[in-house]
Amino acid sequence: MTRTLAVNAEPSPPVPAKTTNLALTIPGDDGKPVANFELLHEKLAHLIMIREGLDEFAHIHPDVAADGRLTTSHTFPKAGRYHLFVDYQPRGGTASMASGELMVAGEAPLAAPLIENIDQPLSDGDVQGNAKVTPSDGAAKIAFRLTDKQGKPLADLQPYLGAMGHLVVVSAKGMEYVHAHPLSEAKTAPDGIVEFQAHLPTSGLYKAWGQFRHNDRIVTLPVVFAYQSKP
Ligand SMILES: [Cu+2]
Repeated sequence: MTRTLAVNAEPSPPVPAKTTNLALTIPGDDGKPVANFELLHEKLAHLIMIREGLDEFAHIHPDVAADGRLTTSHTFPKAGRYHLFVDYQPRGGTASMASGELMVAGEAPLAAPLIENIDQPLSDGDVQGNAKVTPSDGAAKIAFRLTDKQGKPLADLQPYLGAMGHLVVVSAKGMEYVHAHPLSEAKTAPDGIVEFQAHLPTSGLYKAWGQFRHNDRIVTLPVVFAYQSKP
């Protein structure tokens, strides 16, 4: 189940281009904040923040205080409504999700319309790639093929969060967070190919952010794709 995050921001409301201090808590069954976390993908909590319109994305690992407060600071680039998602695992429990919202003050610029770019070259700095989505067993397989600028497969990707990459998938409609996981727990990808499986609830347009580590830098490759679930 998804729990509702209690979100505290300083300043409140946050303003664009200035540092915001965030403190988040996850209400537990007894009404008190969840305070004991297990490591999940090498971290106690993963905070994903996405602006409405899906044009801004941040993936942060907040500090976890003894009382369960998740704290971090972030500079929101634009005004508008942000959706916050926390991936975590309470001690003795299973992988869970908490979500919330935050309004950043000011006139929110309209995000560019989402246009499918699944067949187009992706790049972040000196890393290039492309992504392919194929339906498989009620889920979608999302495969990234990463290369250098010359198109040569990246043989030296580094492990990131316990696998060879991390994928966040959100539906364009309703901003539903989709559970996605790497298909392999291998700690190398000599051919530069990293595959994920995502449990897409319905047909529709999705945006995914593939994140990889190369030369100790986190590479983020966003892709937009339409998904047609098999009848
Ligand atoms: Cu994370």
